[in-house]
Amino acid sequence: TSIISSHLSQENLEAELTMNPTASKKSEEIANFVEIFPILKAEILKDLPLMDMPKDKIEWIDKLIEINVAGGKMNRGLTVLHSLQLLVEGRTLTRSEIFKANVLGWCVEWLQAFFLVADDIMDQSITRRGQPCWYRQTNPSSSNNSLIGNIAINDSFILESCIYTLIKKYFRNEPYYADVLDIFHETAYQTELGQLLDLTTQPNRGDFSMFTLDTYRRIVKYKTAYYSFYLPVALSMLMAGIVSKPSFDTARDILLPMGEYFQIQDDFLDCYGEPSVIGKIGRDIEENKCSWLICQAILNGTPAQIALLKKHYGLDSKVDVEIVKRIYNEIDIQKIFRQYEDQSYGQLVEKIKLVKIMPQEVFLKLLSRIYKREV
Ligand code: DMA
Ligand code: MG
Ligand code: MG
Ligand code: MG
Repeated sequence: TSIISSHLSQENLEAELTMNPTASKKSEEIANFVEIFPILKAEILKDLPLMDMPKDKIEWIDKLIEINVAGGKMNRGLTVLHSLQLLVEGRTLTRSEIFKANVLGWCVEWLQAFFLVADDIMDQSITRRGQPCWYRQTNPSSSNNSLIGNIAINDSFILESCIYTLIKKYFRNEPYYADVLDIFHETAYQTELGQLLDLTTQPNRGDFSMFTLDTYRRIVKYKTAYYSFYLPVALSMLMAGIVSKPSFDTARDILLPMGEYFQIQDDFLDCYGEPSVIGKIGRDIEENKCSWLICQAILNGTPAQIALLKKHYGLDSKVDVEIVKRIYNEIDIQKIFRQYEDQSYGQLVEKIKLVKIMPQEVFLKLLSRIYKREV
């Protein structure tokens, strides 16, 4: 698969192992994580013949999982094990603990796949991870090359259901089974509320009254921060046997602002990122999204610039998008973003330094992995 070839070619792995001990630990971790994906996929697929599913439908689900779950950056998935390692402070994890943390990590990747398949339909996106979005791929069951289209809506539900199948298979007998189920349900709901907030700020083109930082923060906390940052760390805390509410409150208090910072980067990259690097083509301007960039443009632009933005923002036309980008450049949004990025990083580090209830490293490591990211 693509992730195995990109992260794990035998040559690369060996070169890294001999050259750099930190890199070797890192590539070993990625290797461990990537290795169990085919096992989990096989677990899902093996139930399907027993449910009387025809061969071509099993192949459909195989491809659905392969394309949408694998092949991402896997940051969220890897976080569960990283964070668990830091939480047990020095104790060596057993093979079974490592495996279980990685299963939960893949469940987070599955949840993300579920959201992205649906998000790309709702955002009318074109590419994801360097290939056509799932709903724009050719329907393997059609003889006339029609697209998967609306079937992708149901496919997103199937991806969600896999999470609970996997959790049941591997965690049914764990004392924290119910808590894991609860947190996946709760996080899915939070993300769905976030998507509602995101999608309902979109329709009134030319009306900027909703594009405020308060509205923005609420959207991204719900649509991104809970599932991308709080969920993987909270899962590792459940595995570590942490039950105290203040610990989870502390984690949330740091991880939600970190998630906000991450989504602001996503919005920045939507406009200024390199599609071949980020694997997707930005559409926030065309889609009239309440993006951090338009909120900042409204805060920093002159009345004339804002009037022009009102005229051209939210139109699905190259010319209008170019005008919006030109005004962004006049306002020097890139500079405002760089300043925000440094300030936000500094604030997060300050906040983390006050944490006493759990290892600060859990948060610092996560932050260092996203600071100044280009992908
Ligand atoms: C991301 O929002 C949120 C979810 C729940 C997928 P987005 O539409 O900005 O994401 P992307 O830029 O990856 O389409
Ligand atoms: Mg999107
Ligand atoms: Mg979206
Ligand atoms: Mg985006």
